[in-house]
Amino acid sequence: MENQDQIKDGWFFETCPLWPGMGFSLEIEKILYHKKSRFQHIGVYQTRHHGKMLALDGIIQLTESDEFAYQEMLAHVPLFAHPRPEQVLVIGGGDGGILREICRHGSVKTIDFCEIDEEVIRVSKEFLPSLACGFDDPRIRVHIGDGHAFVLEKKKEYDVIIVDSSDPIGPGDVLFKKPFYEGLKAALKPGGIVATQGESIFLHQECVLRLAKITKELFIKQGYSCIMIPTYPGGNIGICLGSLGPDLNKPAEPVPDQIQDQLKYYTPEIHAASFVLPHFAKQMLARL
Ligand code: SPD
Repeated sequence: MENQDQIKDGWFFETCPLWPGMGFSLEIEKILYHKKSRFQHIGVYQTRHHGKMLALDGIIQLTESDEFAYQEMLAHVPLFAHPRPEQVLVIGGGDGGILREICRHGSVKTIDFCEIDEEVIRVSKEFLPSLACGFDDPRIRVHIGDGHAFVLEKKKEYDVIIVDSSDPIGPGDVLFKKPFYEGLKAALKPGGIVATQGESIFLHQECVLRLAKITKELFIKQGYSCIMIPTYPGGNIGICLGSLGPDLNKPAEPVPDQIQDQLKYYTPEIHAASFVLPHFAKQMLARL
């Protein structure tokens, strides 16, 4: 999808067949980058009120004003639920925000990072340094390639795997299917945890149900954690989690002050509360 048409009279318009009949707009001051890579259209915009914004194929991936909510939760919920995460794998998230959050954990020794589109990394390093600073840590090993293929090569290597995908349309689609989750499970060490971008409980119920069913079949424990974030569709997004041992809905150990002091969204209370779902969602997932 070419997104030139989505900019009109100084406004960026996001629409997508995955949330039909609905649109979201941000006022923009300047197009900073606007080009197609081998895989997708990449756009970086200076918005008037929400800092810089990254869009892939016309879909908002982040704004500087609220990205912390998503990156902190997708990283810290699985990492704090695990008693001692040392080896971590991240699939997708070429902006570097998830890496930035993982690097706050002193127990983590290595971070394998696999991203299909090298251009997203390059553009983020140029325009989004507050996220791409995540790449500066020496524990990170960057692999450019297909995340699914990368996972299939790995057996019992990781304590935590985080999948920071775009939506199930375009290059991210394969990351929402059962064979990928089977690969994730095989790549985890005993007691490992997987956390994947889990879409909105309001807008993508078929997708949330499918991921919940897959994780229920494959993992010992399974959960869905909900995040408030104004610039994602419907103002919310979820994390789909599977565990080969640890409880998912609370930190395994007290959260160190030295990490808590750096965060803006995550707290142990938010961690637990994010698994408490509205009645319709609880009923929907209980029927599985
Ligand atoms: N509907 C947009 C979902 C985007 C999820 N990935 C964002 C990447 C930020 N690191």
